[in-house]
Amino acid sequence: MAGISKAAVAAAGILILAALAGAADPPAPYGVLPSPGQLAWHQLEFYGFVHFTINTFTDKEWGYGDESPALFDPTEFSAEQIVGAMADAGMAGVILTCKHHDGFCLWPSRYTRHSVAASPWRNGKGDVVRAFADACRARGLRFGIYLSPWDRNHPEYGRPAYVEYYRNQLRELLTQYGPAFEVWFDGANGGDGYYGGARKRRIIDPTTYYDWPNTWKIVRELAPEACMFSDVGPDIRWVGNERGYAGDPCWATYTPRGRNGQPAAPGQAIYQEGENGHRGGKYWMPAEVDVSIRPGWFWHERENDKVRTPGNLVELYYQSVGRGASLLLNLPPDRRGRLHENDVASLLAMRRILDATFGRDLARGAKATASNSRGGGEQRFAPANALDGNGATYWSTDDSVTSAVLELELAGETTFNVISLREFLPLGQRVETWALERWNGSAWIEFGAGTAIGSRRLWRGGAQTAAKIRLRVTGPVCPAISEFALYREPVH
Ligand code: FUL
Ligand code: CA
Repeated sequence: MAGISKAAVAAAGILILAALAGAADPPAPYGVLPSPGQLAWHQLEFYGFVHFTINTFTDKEWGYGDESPALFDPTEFSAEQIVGAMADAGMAGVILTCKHHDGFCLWPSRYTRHSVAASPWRNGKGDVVRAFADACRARGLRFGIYLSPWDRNHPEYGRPAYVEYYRNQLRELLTQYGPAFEVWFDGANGGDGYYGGARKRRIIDPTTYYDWPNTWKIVRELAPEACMFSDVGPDIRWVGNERGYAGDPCWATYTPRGRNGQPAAPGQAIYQEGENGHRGGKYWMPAEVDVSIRPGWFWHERENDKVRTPGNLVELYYQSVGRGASLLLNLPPDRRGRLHENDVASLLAMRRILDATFGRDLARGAKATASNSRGGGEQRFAPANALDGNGATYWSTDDSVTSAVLELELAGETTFNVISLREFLPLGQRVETWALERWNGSAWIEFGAGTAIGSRRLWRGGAQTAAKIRLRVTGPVCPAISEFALYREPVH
């Protein structure tokens, strides 16, 4: 036994025992991994954005900051109607613009008079943030906050006193309105504005002015459950466009880069790289796709007939959720303080299409076999785990097998045009490439292929009919596939 340590002997003994007992270990995690908060966020997939403020009444997208609070006066405000439509549409949460760039606060902030408290709405006793937080709780939706770092109303904007003000408001929102699932930090920062009457152009250094590490710390302390969004995360990254799509592929891993050799910061990032992310990026920082159901983020009468169609919304869903990103769909309330009928109609029609598609998994009950199954077919890693509708179970292979095939024998000839794939994320993003094939009676015919799976990958194409289909995956390490599902989208 000379030269072999006691520890090595003990380790070998454990391996032999494990082999005898037939208990293989789960695969070692690969690369950077999601935090528990990010894992919970990945499950939301689809949630709503609400842009509502003085702009709704002035017909603007960016208020200058000199607007009178007297302008804010919705006639039939109903957070229940707005949140209700979003809940009916299957959204998992709502993010509200508590303060947009013009600085008007939708809650009675104790740090400014420029808020709903100075408006005629409900005699200055109203609180839009409270109403949304309550309506979300009532419908079982998460509530999130958007608090614009840029404030074109505040006299101290550009100086240290404003950053203190901004942080105070962040604390106010995070302590008075219940848990937040997401805090949204906009990258639009600095420029001309009212600034308490100065009417000036104030340029800030986005890499230093907000001292982001310490501002983010406030959120971590007061809302540890929240994921923070910005051009550079730290938890969720901007996808880099507002047109409703993630790149293909869209890796969950990312290394934000600053422009012109500067450090990366919100408003100071090569945000275009957010579309695809980076394979092997330094951080787990999945993408969020923010897009409006109308051309503008705020409601404008002239855009009532420019609401996206249900078919277009479904497309956005495939291009965002279907590429492992989330879909943050904006629905702007009108001057009544309600969602316009056209927006609601489109949104609910989109839901009906998604329900009709995803209501029945045609792979459920299929017989699953694989070219390799970890631990010699141990149930814990068996192919059937990809068909059970349970995100916590997965099919995996032995460590040495990094190219593998998962085959489904369906109940009979089955027609489908959508396939959903998911990786088991606690073990990281593992799969590099994938391909889908159907058996035509004598040969395997490829009908879809791509790079990256991650949280979710939806393939959608022309109708395929087969009794047997298979998934081929390849990566630097063995795969861990938690879902292989099959759907048929109705004609719409
Ligand atoms: C942008 C803002 O400037 C828009 O007004 C809007 O809030 C959008 C979601 O983010 O950066
Ligand atoms: Ca599963």
